[in-house]
Amino acid sequence: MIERTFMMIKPDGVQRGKVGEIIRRIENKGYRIVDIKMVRPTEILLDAHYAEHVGKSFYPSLVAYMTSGPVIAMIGEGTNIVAGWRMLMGATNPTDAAPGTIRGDLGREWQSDAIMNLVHGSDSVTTAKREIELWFS
Ligand code: RTP
Ligand code: MG
Repeated sequence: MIERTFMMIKPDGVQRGKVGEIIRRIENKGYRIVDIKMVRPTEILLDAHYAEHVGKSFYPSLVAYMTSGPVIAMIGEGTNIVAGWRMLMGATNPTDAAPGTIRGDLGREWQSDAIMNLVHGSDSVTTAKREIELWFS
């Protein structure tokens, strides 16, 4: 099934100079980048993007992390890309992420209540539609 998903390189990925390495992995997998832009996320955008996390104990730290610098927002396309991109990303916490994944290979220790983990990917086809509309409308 050819799908689309929303992919993001988070502020730590941009600040640490990992944009090229992350895009190389996306392209090597055979996924197509159909749109891409650099964005400085606002708190309003993040409240919508992270609606399921608003009010959680780590949420203020997550907003501080995500507003600390620009991000790279992308629409990706490919066969089973929603699940496949999450496999490329690895587990949420880089400490637990397998070698060979972006978070497992490039993640490092951090000092924040929010887990700093370089990348984001939609967790379902439905979420992907919502996130693409939110970031690219
Ligand atoms: P994402 O949505 O960013 O692709 O990552 P995910 O599904 O693996 O993680 P999710 O549970 O949706 O959480 C969103 C982001 O919030 C930060 N986080 N911190 N301190 C914590 O326990 C915690 N839990 C989540 C991470 O930056 C995570 O990617
Ligand atoms: Mg998530």
